[in-house]
Amino acid sequence: MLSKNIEKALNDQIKIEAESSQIYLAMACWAEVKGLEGVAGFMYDQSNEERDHMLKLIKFVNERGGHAQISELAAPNVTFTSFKEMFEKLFDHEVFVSNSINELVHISLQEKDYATHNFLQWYVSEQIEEEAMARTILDKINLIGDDKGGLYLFDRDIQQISISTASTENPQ
Ligand code: OFO
Repeated sequence: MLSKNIEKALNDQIKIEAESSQIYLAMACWAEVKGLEGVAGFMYDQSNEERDHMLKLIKFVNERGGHAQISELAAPNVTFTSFKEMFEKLFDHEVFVSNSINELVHISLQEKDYATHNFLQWYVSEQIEEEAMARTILDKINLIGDDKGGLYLFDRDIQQISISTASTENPQ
């Protein structure tokens, strides 16, 4: 059984995962209208993953005697000045989510809720991977700079990052 405090903290995280999905969906749309199909596909996949993270939390809350709350979401940013800026925002957002997960882990320990603590370990590992992936992408973008040919290759190659991430993902 979840304490009210943990239930509230998990519900806050449900909202964050839902907002993450919307943020990445907006990035996918922006990339798509700019003609970068690879980047758009990658961001659509990221958006789907965040929705899976939200659903996994929802199931956990409901199965543990709580009630998952579906709430109003903040509107995401829909335009960016460059791809670099877009991926910097993605990286910053992942760091924000990691901090939020860490805080949840902290609360679960304070409350001696070891079931929730155990459940959250999947999110801890996921955030390590996602931060690392965002950092790798930013490194590549910094290497490309303003080179249009580099951007073309990056757009083609990012689909490989999407495919390999999808094949190692197991959000269930
Ligand atoms: Fe929900 O995985 Fe990152 O943000």
